[in-house]
Amino acid sequence: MTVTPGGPEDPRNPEAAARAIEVPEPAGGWGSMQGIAATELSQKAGPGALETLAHLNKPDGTACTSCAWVKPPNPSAFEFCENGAKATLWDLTRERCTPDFFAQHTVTELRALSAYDLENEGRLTEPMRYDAATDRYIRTTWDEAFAAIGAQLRTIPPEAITFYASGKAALEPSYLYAAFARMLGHNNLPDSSNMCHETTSVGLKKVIGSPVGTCQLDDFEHCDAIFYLGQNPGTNSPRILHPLQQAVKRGCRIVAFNPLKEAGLVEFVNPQSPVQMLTGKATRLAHLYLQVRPGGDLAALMGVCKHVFARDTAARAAGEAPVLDDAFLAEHTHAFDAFRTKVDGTSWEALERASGVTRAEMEAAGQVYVEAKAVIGIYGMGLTQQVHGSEAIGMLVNLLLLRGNIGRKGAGCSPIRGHSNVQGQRTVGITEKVALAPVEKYREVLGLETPPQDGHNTAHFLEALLAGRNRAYVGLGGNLAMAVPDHERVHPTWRNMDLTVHIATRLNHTHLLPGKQSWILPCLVRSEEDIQASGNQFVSVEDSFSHIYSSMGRRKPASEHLLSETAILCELAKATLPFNPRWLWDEWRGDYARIRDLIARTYPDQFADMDRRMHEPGGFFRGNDARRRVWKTDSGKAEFTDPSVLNAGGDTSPEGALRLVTLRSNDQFNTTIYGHSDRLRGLSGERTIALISPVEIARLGLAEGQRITLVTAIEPETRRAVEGLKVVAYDLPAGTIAGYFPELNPLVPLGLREKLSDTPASKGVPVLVEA
Ligand SMILES: Nc1nc2c(c(=O)[nH]1)N[C@H]1C(S)=C(S)[C@@H](COP(=O)(O)OP(=O)(O)OC[C@H]3O[C@@H](n4cnc5c(=O)[nH]c(N)nc54)[C@H](O)[C@@H]3O)O[C@H]1N2
Ligand SMILES: Nc1nc2c(c(=O)[nH]1)N[C@H]1C(S)=C(S)[C@@H](COP(=O)(O)OP(=O)(O)OC[C@H]3O[C@@H](n4cnc5c(=O)[nH]c(N)nc54)[C@H](O)[C@@H]3O)O[C@H]1N2
Ligand SMILES: [Mo]
Repeated sequence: MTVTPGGPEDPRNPEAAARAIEVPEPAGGWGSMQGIAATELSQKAGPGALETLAHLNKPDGTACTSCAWVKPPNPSAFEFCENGAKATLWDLTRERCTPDFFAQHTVTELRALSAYDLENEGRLTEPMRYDAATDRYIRTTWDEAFAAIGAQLRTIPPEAITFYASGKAALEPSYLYAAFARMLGHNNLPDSSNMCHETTSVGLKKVIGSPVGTCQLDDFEHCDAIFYLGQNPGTNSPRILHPLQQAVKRGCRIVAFNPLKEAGLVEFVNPQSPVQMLTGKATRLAHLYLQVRPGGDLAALMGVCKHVFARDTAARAAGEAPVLDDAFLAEHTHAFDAFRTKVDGTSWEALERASGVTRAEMEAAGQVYVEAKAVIGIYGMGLTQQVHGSEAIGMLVNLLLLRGNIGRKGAGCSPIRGHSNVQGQRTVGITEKVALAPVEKYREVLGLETPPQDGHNTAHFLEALLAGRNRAYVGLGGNLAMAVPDHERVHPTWRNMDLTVHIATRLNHTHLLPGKQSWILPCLVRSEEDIQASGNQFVSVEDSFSHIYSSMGRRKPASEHLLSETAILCELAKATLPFNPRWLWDEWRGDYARIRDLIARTYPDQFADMDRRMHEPGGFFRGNDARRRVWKTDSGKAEFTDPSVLNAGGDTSPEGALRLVTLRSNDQFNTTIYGHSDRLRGLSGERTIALISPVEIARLGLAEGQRITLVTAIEPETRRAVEGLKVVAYDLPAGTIAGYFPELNPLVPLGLREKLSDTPASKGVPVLVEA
């Protein structure tokens, strides 16, 4: 499309912008409230579950297990969203997956069921042991399980043992899990973060010295613009829509970057607002929507910077106030000149080609930036799951730095984390990197010597697995075998392990790839009471804004046989490790305040007095150096990044290949599939689909509804294909194809990963279509 500045297609023209953001259905609104009451999920959970919903995310209530968005100090009457409700009702189902169910089916038979069918069996109720002779999981006792697992773990070399964590378990079990691994002698502590925001942990840290976001909730009350990249709030963190809506009402302008027109970003009906509910009147959210190609953010943001430089040059020439914050750049940043030279030397044509958006769009976005006093940059998987994701984050930071938009009111960089405690798990020691482990404090507090070798992240775990070097796997939640890339290569080798142990709430396909010995250890969910020697226990979690707050479950457990994650880990550690008078597993299990005391002593700067402070409304803030403009980077300043590529997916792609983006629907939580609708995208019915733009459908000679095969276009020595995908016409940029995670994971090569962090590049897989 050619855009005449100011003309009907110029995105600066409000009518053009409005036309550009028509979508099927607003996020929130009647759909979600009605949804909750009438759903099958709600029926299956029973009336008591609705009471749990009313306590979600309230001070001393239950922290929602869905996403990591903040729990505000002054919560609304219903401080949860459609998907938080789904996650909670899913946990509280009355369906039970009992030993009888396992007796009726071999593991081979169960493997043929869908993810939906497996989890739909309901909550796991008793510990189960795999019996290879009958290919069945059979009932066992906790005592037998702990003794056998402990005995086997002692015989396996520590470097061949991996402890995975999925991001939900609270700080108390997470702290013990990380310590347990090290007591055993390894740092093999991959985390779901390795497939998610590891790009942030490494890439953001590199440029601003902080591995987590710098914003706080009240910044949303003071920003004038929000650059919103590659995150789908309507589906994945709906509660963020409230502050976004408030911001827009104040006049804040949102500039969205996304290959898909995501309903949540376009408009929003506040389910808490009776007037909006009655009138169905939505707030338009995005002021501009840049439909970049996958990986195109890097170039688009560079174009935004180019416009900022142009405006600055013009302002200075006219004797007006400069646009750049010269004082901030001089005092707080490093390598600005190299970056500016790169931008000046990059043509608009090159930026248009790499980004998939027009110069006019980039300039319009740049103008929003220039006119805003305070800007927040928000991002999610669209940036992190790219081969050069760190550079894309670096480019967002470049833009923010130009006008000092980090470390002051209303401004900052705000990655939106996934699992409800994924950030916290990293904070309390779940990391494969020795440099990030509290080595000195472990020695002082636990008498623990941290093993000196770095351990496996998720990618390295898979490589060790493929090479036959990893012999035992313990999973603290999650469904790792399905969440990872390259299923066809990984799954057969998974079964070669000597030991697989799953601490889980529901049955999933990872459990159905048993090692020679395999155990399923069923645990409580966060909304259930956790009675130990000192009574019902609080746990604590950390949100995307680095606030730590308490959570307590109040529902009766799904089965009398369930143990908490903390109890399971204490018993397992006791059964595995030699006796040590400083390792007080029984005391820790009996009173989680004792574990918080360990956390506070291990991380005194951030967690002092946590047992009291976690009860403060909104939790306590553990601080953020970059927010105070203390830059813990190599240069001691905020770093400008001079990008090595213009598209974060890499500049080259095989001839004729399309870029595949793997997505979440509104009706799933990662590999947990609640149903087959994707309401906010106007899709429903099935998940084996390929979204392709009408232009591309025509170019490829396809027809809507036709079944196609997608084949990975790189690393051709291994054929990676997914068959039977239904072609669905969808508004996407040229050269882009989209479909669902985890169904399309067999197409993602293990080798295709982010350069600095090893995060799989799940949003930019070169694929070819076979009709
Ligand atoms: N209901 C629900 N909530 C969840 C989850 C869930 O599965 N279901 N998962 C949780 C977890 S673990 C996580 S990490 C978060 C994930 O939340 P998000 O970060 O929102 O992750 P995705 O849904 O994978 O996709 C992100 C968005 O990136 C866009 N995108 C893809 N490629 C690009 C690109 O190159 N550039 C740009 N700008 N955008 C791109 C996609 O169109 C999509 O809108 O959500 C958490 N919350
Ligand atoms: N292609 C592609 N692949 C991706 C992604 C993508 O966007 N595209 N996203 C990646 C991302 S961001 C992530 S975070 C990973 C997710 O990877 P994981 O975190 O490993 O996967 P989940 O689907 O969240 O795990 C679901 C399982 O966790 C268990 N579970 C649920 N609740 C609890 C609990 O409270 N305690 C315990 N112990 N167990 C529980 C249940 O058994 C359930 O079946 O996937 C990654 N993979
Ligand atoms: Mo995630």
